Amino acid sequence: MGTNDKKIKEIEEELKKTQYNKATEHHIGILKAKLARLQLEAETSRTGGGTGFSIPKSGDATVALVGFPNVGKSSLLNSLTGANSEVGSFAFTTLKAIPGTMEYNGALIQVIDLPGIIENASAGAGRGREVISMARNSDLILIVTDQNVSGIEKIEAELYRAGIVLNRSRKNISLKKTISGGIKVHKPADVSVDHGMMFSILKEFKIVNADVYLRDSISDSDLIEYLRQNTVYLPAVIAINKSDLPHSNELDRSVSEKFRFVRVSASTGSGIEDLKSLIFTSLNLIRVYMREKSGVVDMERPLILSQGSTVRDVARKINRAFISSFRYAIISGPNRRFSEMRVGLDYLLKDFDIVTIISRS
Ligand SMILES: Nc1nc2c(ncn2[C@@H]2O[C@H](COP(=O)(O)OP(=O)(O)OP(=O)(O)O)[C@@H](O)[C@H]2O)c(=O)[nH]1
Ligand SMILES: [Mg+2]
Repeated sequence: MGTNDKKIKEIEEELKKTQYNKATEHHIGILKAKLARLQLEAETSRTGGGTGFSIPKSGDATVALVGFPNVGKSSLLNSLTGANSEVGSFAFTTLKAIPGTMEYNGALIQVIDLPGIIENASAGAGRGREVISMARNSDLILIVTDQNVSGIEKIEAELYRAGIVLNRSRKNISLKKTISGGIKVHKPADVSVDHGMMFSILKEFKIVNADVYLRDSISDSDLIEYLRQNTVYLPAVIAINKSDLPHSNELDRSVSEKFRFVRVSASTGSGIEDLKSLIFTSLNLIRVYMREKSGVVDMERPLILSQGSTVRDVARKINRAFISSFRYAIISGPNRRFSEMRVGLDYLLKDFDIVTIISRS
């Protein structure tokens, strides 16, 4: 264990022991900042990547299966996609990333089976670092547990240590370092932040002169996640596998409030359709149908886009040349109030929209 790893452990222990209250909150903020800075240093000093872990992204979105060994991740991949990942009744059957493709609602969703993670995965235990880097590059994390539903917080903590934040969104923070003048905070009146805390955290990251712009109220964690730089915010859901076996445990309330989950059985197939549906909705994809020149709409093969996509994204996806010759688009669809609308490239699309692009000939 390097000196950094030792310090990281010490701070984690101290954080666990310290009760959160008004008197300790400042101290806790500083500890968290120290921890994040040490983790960042440890991160950059490591050389990463093993073999078998460079699966190129394919399809409309990518889902990573993350969980402890032997909970049935490979079995689930096989049920969801028809892939043939090896299944074994012992831990660490899967040693590399195995991709499969799940077709759902016209979308092709890449699902990646990964080796089981163990505690300290983020520090490199097992194939932890490779697993985490695959997870980081996915669009959705599917946490898999067995019927005993244990250890979800541990998995979440391992991912968090590696800068992967689940089911929470990025706050609007930006910061420009300056040469002098101290820390200046620029924010609307209704945005709140604890200035003392903020200065201490910034100091921990060796920032003493800067303009900080805030559009949202932020907590110590929000600021630390921003300063860590390697933070990604991803949606995550839980599959509780082996539901065919007797079980007595339920998810902790704090977990079930934060994550949507389904009970499934890769063995019997029960719940698999619900899981597919949960994956699809959690990816926040929309389906857009194109009307051809002939007037025919291809209802079989929608374009799959992420929520927040515009007409420009559609044009790009079909043919880049569409953008330079674009005149306008006509939108209709079941989620529209008017039967047809003429719109420009920046127009925001909804699920089930039908799009006709009119270009200069
Ligand atoms: N009863 C029951 N057993 C299951 C189910 N899914 C998987 N198993 C069994 O659980 C064991 C582990 O399954 P795997 O799919 O290899 O688990 P894994 O999570 O990929 O394991 P690692 O690759 O080692 O991390 C095997 O013996 C499976 O047959 C299920 O839904 N019900
Ligand atoms: Mg496996």
